Amino acid sequence: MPETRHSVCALDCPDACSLLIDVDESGRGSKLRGNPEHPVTRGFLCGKVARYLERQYSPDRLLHPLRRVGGKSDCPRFARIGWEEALDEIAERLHSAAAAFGPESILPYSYAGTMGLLNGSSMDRRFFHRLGASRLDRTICSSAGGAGLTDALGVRYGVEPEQFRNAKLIIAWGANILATNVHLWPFILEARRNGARFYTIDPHRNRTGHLADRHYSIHPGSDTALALAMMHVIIGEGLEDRDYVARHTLGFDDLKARVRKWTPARAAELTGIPAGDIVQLAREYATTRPAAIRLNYGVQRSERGAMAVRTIALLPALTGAWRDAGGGVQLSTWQAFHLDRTPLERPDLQQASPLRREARLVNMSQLGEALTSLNDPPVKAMVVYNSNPAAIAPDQNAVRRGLRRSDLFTVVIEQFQTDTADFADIVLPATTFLEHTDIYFAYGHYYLQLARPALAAPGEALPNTEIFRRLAARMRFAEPCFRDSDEDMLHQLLADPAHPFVAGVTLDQLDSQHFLRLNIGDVFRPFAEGGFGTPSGKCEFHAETLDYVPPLESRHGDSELLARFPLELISPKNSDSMNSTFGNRADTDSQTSILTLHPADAAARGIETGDAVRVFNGRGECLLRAHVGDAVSPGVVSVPSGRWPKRAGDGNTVNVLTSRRLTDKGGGPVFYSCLVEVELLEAEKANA
Ligand SMILES: Nc1nc2c(c(=O)[nH]1)N[C@H]1C(S)=C(S)[C@@H](COP(=O)(O)OP(=O)(O)OC[C@H]3O[C@@H](n4cnc5c(=O)[nH]c(N)nc54)[C@H](O)[C@@H]3O)O[C@H]1N2
Ligand SMILES: Nc1nc2c(c(=O)[nH]1)N[C@H]1C(S)=C(S)[C@@H](COP(=O)(O)OP(=O)(O)OC[C@H]3O[C@@H](n4cnc5c(=O)[nH]c(N)nc54)[C@H](O)[C@@H]3O)O[C@H]1N2
Ligand code: SF4
Ligand SMILES: [Mo]
Repeated sequence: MPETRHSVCALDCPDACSLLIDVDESGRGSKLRGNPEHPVTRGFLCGKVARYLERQYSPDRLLHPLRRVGGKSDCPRFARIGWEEALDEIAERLHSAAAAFGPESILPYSYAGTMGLLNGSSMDRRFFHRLGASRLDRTICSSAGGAGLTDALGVRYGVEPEQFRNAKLIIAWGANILATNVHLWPFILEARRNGARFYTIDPHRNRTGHLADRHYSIHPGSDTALALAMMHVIIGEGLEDRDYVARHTLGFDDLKARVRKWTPARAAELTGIPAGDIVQLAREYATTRPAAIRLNYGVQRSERGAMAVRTIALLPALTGAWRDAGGGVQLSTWQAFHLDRTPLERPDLQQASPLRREARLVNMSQLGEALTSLNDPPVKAMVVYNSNPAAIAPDQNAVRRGLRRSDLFTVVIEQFQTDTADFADIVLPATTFLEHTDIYFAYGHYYLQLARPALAAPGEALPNTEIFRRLAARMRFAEPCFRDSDEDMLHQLLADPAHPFVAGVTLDQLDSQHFLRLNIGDVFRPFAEGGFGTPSGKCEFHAETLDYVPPLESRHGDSELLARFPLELISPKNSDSMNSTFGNRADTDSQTSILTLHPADAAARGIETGDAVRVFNGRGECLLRAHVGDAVSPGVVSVPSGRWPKRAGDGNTVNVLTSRRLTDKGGGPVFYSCLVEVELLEAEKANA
């Protein structure tokens, strides 16, 4: 009889599914499924994780420490070494980099390969803080949107997923729900069965858009103009909720004056959405209750992404949508998990480092620049874990130039031999979330979760926590916190949860119940009675700073650039991977190798579906297959992201095209403000 164990999906996904895994007598996992008892993730898994055991037991798992044989420009070759040897060499190289160039010449590089707090941000942070290493500004995903949401609401949480079932109008705004947030979908279906309308606002009509009652095809990076024009209509027609505005907002009169010039006609020109549709959408939004906006991170990967999120997030305060269960906006729920993480991360250890101060901050979205042109000191050693920058960071050619430096010592802690691992001097094998203990917040629901190891680790793979614990011992860090076990750290995190949302949460409870609802009441209406996280406690419009400027790389941007590269490229998530995490699977390639372009743009270039095309701009080029279709508007091309460069014929992915420029706020990458040109590949022309 197989035994059923509990786990939690650790991938960087808003849903944070509660999992059940059947384990046979030999300890082998035989079936992975959703836990039917979890109120949000309700017993089903997305397609990619339903097959996670393939990854778990893949013959390609990294099982032993490896040392590079040969140079960084050569074909990557590695030889197996022991843990002791690997740790000694790393400690020695980190010591010598710190001695010669100062500890800030060492750079950690990590993101959300696992969302577990222990393996994502505990012993690793302690280690780098004590070392005095550069701090990494973790901007690659959501920092622009986080800044925009904070400007609007003062906190980063919103409508709970369960309440979407009560909505009568649901707008997926830059949110590909079926691909990236599939556990919200049943709540949307329930709402629709009860008469709700479901609209999408997106430059790409993907599967979610195809299933919508209406799809608004918007030009990339122009959402702020749409939101301002909606405000123009709402206020112009007196559809705002006067009572809510009076009691819970600040600056309405200025806002009214500000949006007067934002006519639907003006927004139509910038967004590509007809003025009549904008008027209709604004009226419906203001007069339908409850009205929920699922805003996702797609809108904030453009040059003024923070402003876009901020402006959209102001809408429900104007219409009073926050009053209703199922009314408001949700971008993230993360900040409701009010557990203090400083005991895990111990930033105070920086004072015990040779620097005796806070170390410099390096923006992860400009890794290429950091590795090729940073001085005082240059980066001489890098430790990568929970991330695959050679595939996912913008300006891929610059990133690779940096990773190829023969004087850069690189450690990569990984489950698989990624493109990043190919540049490593030392590769260390990491466990998966099924093999280690961890605790999980979520960014798409309000349940705190704990998972214990369900399976034994293969070969010599170790959890990140243990790897940094052993490295700390090698570096002779004397502080007792470097000997804390994972269990100790869990106790430290849960020592005295003070905030009402988490008050009384204990490790025992988490161990026995697996998931715990935060103390937010049965029905969470976060701002029904105001209570915003702003200094005034009100939703502050600050109209004087609300404005829209088109991205430099867009159809209304730099005309010289546009003349050479006339197409706007977006590279959203593919539906069958998790960023590059499943990029080693052939079915990921079948999505990430395809460029969708509009029939008019295709005809002008003599391109047909199935043709090989060259996509290029001033930063690089990559070869893809064309798919001609009207899921995108003229002037827009779309390529799903997440490809492994080494699986592409030319070794390049869309990220050779994306720029190192940063967003208006939050220092985020501008993946979706990217001008390119597309042409039929010469060979295909010759064949024609
Ligand atoms: N299957 C799958 N699921 C995932 C991931 C994955 O890689 N694959 N990644 C996870 C991660 S890391 C994240 S951050 C989340 C992200 O989840 P989402 O934010 O939902 O995903 P994105 O694909 O980044 O963007 C969402 C949508 O925004 C659209 N979009 C692009 N530019 C614009 C614009 O200017 N305006 C508007 N209105 N829409 C725009 C895209 O076409 C896309 O349909 O998903 C998580 N879930
Ligand atoms: N063009 C384009 N580029 C993008 C995006 C886009 O939309 N378009 N999206 C961006 C976004 S939103 C994000 S979040 C980033 C994501 O970029 P990354 O954070 O780099 O995410 P992944 O590509 O999933 O790589 C995570 C790696 O962590 C490893 N890993 C998983 N668990 C563990 C563990 O416990 N220990 C260790 N040591 N390793 C582990 C996995 O094997 C995997 O290789 O990509 C960004 N890049
Ligand atoms: S990737 Fe997301 S939807 Fe899929 S199992 Fe993990 S948490 Fe659930
Ligand atoms: Mo992300």
